Order: sequence, then structure tokens, then C-alpha cells
Amino acid sequence: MTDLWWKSAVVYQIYPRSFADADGDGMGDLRGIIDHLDHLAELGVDVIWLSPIHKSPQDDNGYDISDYQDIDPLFGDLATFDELMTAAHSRGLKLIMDLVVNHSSDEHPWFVESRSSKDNPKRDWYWWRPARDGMEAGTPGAEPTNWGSAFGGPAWEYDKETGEYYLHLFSPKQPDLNWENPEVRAAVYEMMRWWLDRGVDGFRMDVINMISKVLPLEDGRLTAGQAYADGSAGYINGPRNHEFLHEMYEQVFAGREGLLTVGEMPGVTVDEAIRFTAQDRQEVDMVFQFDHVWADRGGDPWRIFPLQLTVLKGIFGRWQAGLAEEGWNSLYWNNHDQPRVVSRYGDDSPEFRAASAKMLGTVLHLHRGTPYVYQGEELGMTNYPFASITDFRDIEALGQFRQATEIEGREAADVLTVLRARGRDNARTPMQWDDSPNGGFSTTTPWLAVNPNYPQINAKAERADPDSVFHYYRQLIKLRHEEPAVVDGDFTMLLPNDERLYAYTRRLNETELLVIGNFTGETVEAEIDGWAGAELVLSNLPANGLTMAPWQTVVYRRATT
Ligand code: TEU
Repeated sequence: MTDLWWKSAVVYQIYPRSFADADGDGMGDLRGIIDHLDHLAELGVDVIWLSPIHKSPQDDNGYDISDYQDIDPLFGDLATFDELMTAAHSRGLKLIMDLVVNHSSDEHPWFVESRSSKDNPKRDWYWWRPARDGMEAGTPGAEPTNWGSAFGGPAWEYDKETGEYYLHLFSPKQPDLNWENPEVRAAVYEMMRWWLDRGVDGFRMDVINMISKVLPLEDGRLTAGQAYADGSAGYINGPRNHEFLHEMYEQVFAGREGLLTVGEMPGVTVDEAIRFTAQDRQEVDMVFQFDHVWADRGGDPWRIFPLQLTVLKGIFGRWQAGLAEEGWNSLYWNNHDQPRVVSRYGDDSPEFRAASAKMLGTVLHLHRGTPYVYQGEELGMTNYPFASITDFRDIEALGQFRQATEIEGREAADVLTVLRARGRDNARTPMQWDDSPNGGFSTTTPWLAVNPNYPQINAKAERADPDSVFHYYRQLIKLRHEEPAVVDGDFTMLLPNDERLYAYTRRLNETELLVIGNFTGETVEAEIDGWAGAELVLSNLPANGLTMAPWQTVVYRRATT
């Protein structure tokens, strides 16, 4: 039996700036979320994860926090937050916050003090270093290490006032906090307890496997043609990461009940994830790994590599097997950093969009783990048809475009092709509520254009259509809540070498489920024996045994001895 409530839960991620704009400024807000909680209750999810709503200059859309204990006026205030939390709880929805503590905003008072002088008491709250030996501070190449930032450019910013550089793995307005300093850790834990005392139900922890750096900070591997090195060996899954997370558990979570913690961990391995999520290690409950959303990456970041299904199945098979006995998987296709999966791994044409969206949801959700639904995924929302770089708002897209075209000499058209397919703005276009102007998201021009397909793809239309992606997701979530084999069953991958079909079984005691997804636009026969006469539990199209129509998915159930 499951002893931890989140094993049978489904989490819904809200990106507040794109969810619903109640005050008519073109930006989503907390009141807009309150107004749409019934949508989530009807969907049947159990937890809401809010991307950051804290005070922020919005350099990285709120992942640059300048006050961890206040709400940015863009979204509302603490009183409205409390109203949202109460309204969510009244519907049986838990609410978790985004915890962004690998870095703060450069406008946070902690950093303002730290940068004010070399002997300020908070100098060591951040990573400050002099210019590389023998080089003149402030000149190109004098950065303390050759690391690149995730958003283009170097990972070090020169501060003329004190003649030193500070580290920022992301934007220069996101200085990395120095977790080696116990005062930093104590301040973070105090803030976390403040939110839990206020009633929140846990945290999604932003790049929490970057907080421990390998000392001393050293150069990374420079790849031919790239302006800056990949420094990730110096900060991914660092030497004190487990120690810090266990200390956080002891200082913040110990003794509290009913919480959920999920660590976002780019580059985490299966072995590390077992250590992060094994309950007896008291670190986090689950992690977001990235192998499956890097499955269509190749050696050149500015080329599109088509998905190989056997590669994807190999990845999921490894994670399912690795965390079968100890630890726990999160399950996601989408979030605010990923393109829309129906456009990426499905077929977003009018003919196959709904079928492939349902197939992708089924194949993901019936794995062992906790599924995360990203806003609009339950509608089958698609990527946006970006025409030029001026259509983008994301600091990552703009920074990477600049570095690739201006420094690395890549063709703008090639870079645009990749950004159009993979860029984060694809996930950040406004939620499509109905077919009124702006998709019902706002009464004014939104901060980012609404997808022009909103008249066809919107919550109102899908609520009225029993065959919609929305109602299918409701059945999928209901199945998780009702079928113990989905939560606690073991996992066996089938047809590992088949490039068209994704098939696996889940088994708990005498109940066995067979899940099949056709990842192609062709009709394919699934060569799987022994399931004739099994009960059909779910399908996105009329079922015909194991003959899989284009983008079809089926779930069968049988009793086994
Ligand atoms: O993302 C971490 C991260 O790895 C992202 O850079 C992601 O891999 C990349 O954008 C994919 O293209 C977290 C947040 O989710 C992201 O929104 C923030 O920009 C980033 O950290 C810095 O806080």
C-alpha cells in the first residue's frame, strides 16, 4: 500500500503571468487564479505548483527574487495570496511554492549589501572572485573561470565598484548564493519555515542540484565553436548537495505532515536521484530529471534532431527500473521551460492533435511516479508560430540567439528554427480559456501573444466536448486515483526495440495493466501475446484489439494469477 499521499497525487503547474489576467494589465495575476480554481477542481488534480510570484524585477520572469517574503504587485499581495491558498484548500487542493534559492535577484537587499564593499558582512553570501591570474580585471577572458551562463555570455559579471567578479549561472541579475556560508543556509531555512507556517504545502526547488559548487572553482570543458565552456562539472550534483538537502529537511520539514518537496535537477543521474529521494535519507520526495526532455538533443545545439522512440523508452525504462524499490519519480512532459509536447513528440496538425495529446498523456501518466500537468497541457495546447526573434520575450532565447549569431557566427535562420521548436516561450503563451479576444486570458493585449489557434483550442470549447483532451485528462487522473496498480504496480517495458510503439505493463498483486501508445501516423499491430479478451479501461480512439490506429493509445486490464 502507498504510505505517502503524493504517490497517488497529480500536480498542476501554474505559470501565473500567463494563466489568467483579472486586473486587465495584460499579465496574469493571483485573482485570475482564484477565478479559475474550479477548472482545476473539475480536472481532478490534487496539488497546485505556482511558479514564482515573489517580488522580482522580472528579469527572468520571476526566477530572480528580490524579496522572498512578499508578493510582486504584478500578481497581487500577501492578502490575495492567503485568499488563494484558502480557496485552494477549500477545494481539497494543496498549494506548493517555487523555491528559487540557488540565486537571488541582484536587487535583493542581501546582494545590494554584499556588493557594497569587499568587507561587507554579507560579502561571502555570494561568489566573488578577482580576475583570472595575470589578467586585467574587466577585460575579455579575465573572468575567474571560462564558464558560460545558461542565457548566453559568461557566467561572471565584473563589478567595477569593488574590482571583482560575481558568479551567475543564469542572468547577471541572478547572482548565485554561496551555500557554503551557513548564514545563507540559515536565512533560506528561516524563510521556508515562514511560508510553511503561513500554510503552504511544500516547494518545487529551482535548480537545487546546483547549490553545491566543486571547490576550488575551475575552468570547464571548452567545445570547439562555443564562446564559453560548459562548467556544469563544477556545480551539478556538487559534493555537499546531499548534506545541504538533508540539513534543509532537518531545519525546515522534520515533524511536519502532508508536505511535498520536488527538486528540479538538470543533469541528475538515476543513481543520484535514488540518493536524493530515498525516504530514509530525508532529503526530497522526488526530483525533476531532464534525460527525456534532452532525448531529442544532438551534438549541435542549433540543429533539430528528431526523437528516436527507442531512445526515449530506454530513458524512461532506466528511470522506472532505477527507482522501482527506493525513491520516487516525477513524471512530466511540459513545464514553463519546455516546448509543448504535442508539437514536440506528437502531431499538432488538426487531424492528429487531440489523439496524440491524449496518447502522450496516457503513456506518461500510467508510469510509476507522480505526474505533473502544465497549464494548457490538459487542453492539448500547441507551440506558437514564432515568425522572428522579435516575437520572443524569454531572456534565454534572446541571450542564446545573440551569442549564437553575434559571437559564434551561426546562421540566424538555423537558430530561429531551433528556438521556434524548443524555445521556452512556446509554453508561456497565455492560457486559452475561450474564443473571446485574447482567448479570454485578458481584456487587453497580453505580455506575450496568444496562440492564434485559441478559437479552436480553449477550455470552454473542451469542457463542452466530451471527446476533448480535457475530459480525457479527467479520466486519466481519475484512473490514477482509483486503480492501485497505477500507483503501486511494478513496471515492465515491452517492445524495447520498436520505433513506433511504446508499450509497458504495470502489475500489482493479481491486477495487470497493459499500456500502449502509437507514436506514429501509421496503423501498427502490437505484437503482444496473451491479452485477448482483456478489459478495455481507456482509449483515445475506438479500440480494435492490439491494432493501433495513428496516435492511438489503449489501456487494458486483466486479472493474473
Ligand atoms: O530552470 C533551470 C534550467 O535548467 C533551465 O535553464 C532549463 O533547462 C532551460 O531553460 C531549458 O531550455 C530553472 C527554471 O525552471 C527556469 O525557468 C529559470 O530560468 C532557471 O532555473 C533559473 O532560475
